[in-house]
Amino acid sequence: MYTPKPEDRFTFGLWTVGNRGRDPFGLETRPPLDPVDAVHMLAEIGAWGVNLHDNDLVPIDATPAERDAIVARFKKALADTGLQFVMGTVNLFTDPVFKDGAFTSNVPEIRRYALRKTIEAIDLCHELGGKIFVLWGGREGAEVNAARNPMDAVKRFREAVNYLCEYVLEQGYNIRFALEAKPNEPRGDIYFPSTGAYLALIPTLDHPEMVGVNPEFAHETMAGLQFHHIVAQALEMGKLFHIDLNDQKIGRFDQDLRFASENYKESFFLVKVLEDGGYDGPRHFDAHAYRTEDLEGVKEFAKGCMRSYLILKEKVRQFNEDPEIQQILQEIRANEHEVLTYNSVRPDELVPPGFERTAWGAKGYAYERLDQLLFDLLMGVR
Ligand code: GCO
Ligand code: MN
Ligand code: MN
Repeated sequence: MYTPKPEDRFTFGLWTVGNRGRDPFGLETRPPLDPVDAVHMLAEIGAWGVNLHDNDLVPIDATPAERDAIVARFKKALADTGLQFVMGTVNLFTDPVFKDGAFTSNVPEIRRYALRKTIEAIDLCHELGGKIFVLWGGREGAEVNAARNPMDAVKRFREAVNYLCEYVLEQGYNIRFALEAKPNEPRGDIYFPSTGAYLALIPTLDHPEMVGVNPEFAHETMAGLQFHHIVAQALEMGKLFHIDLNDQKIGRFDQDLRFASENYKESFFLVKVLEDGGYDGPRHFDAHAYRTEDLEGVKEFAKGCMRSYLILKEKVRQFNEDPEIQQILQEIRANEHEVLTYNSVRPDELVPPGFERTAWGAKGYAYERLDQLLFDLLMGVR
């Protein structure tokens, strides 16, 4: 029952299972994981797909011939295992050239180089069969705010996304973009700090239909926001093109913990939004194993992400079928939705005859009972 199947659409980035446990204070605790070995491992544990940054596979200084050989070897691993390639992205943060931003850099040549690098990463994504391209502007931010007008940052970022959309259209690629927000880290502050900022940017683009969002559990939680609310908004707006699942304690550095390892209840509501809301995109785990783990531990971590998702999916089913919970929801009319338009109900018809303002104010909503029932259900005593 909790064994992952291809239709669950679970994916991992090469950088997630390949994470070597380095942190700002300590060295790597794990050896490098060859991308081909990562593909075999992911297929073995039941993942559906794999994602990558350009430089997770092809070193930044590879020659064209080296690049082609590396890509061919990777494609063979995909073909041998049946693992899907799902999402591509670009590393615009590791190389020192991007230390003060890529698309938002003050230096025009660096902005051009960032676009060129991204275009090559888009070509790679297309070549591998990927249809989603994530843009995470890790270095698009500031510590010294005197150095850049933040309005220029917005304009430059918009121009870059417009440019990339034109490229995809001209090539005839079947690729859509998903913008990923983060409040800080590695920059002191990052522009477009939350998914809501990107949802507001998208309608100002030249090709808004090609661009959606890639919200990440850890990033919104770092900012003290409730993740599943923003995911619900993106889904409702038709803009949830991709999602980064992991976990995080509030107010900390980006922890990228195993999915559902910290916030059981919020993870439940997230899975509920995705499953009840009909999200049919990939479930990508952008997380990594604790620094204490060896390769066996990395496997446990990856299996755990998928298993926890499936357990919570089963809890969602139980919640939706629980007679007592559903009875309360019916009594509070939680699932009723009347489409109210100005023409269908005129202002003087809004309040129906017999509406009891004081009675509604005095009525108990049974939310204590409802929330306790959810706790019992999640803890397995129901
Ligand atoms: C992070 C980000 C990245 C991005 C990835 C995709 O905080 O490191 O979440 O993992 O998701 O770079 O572009
Ligand atoms: Mn991410
Ligand atoms: Mn992250």
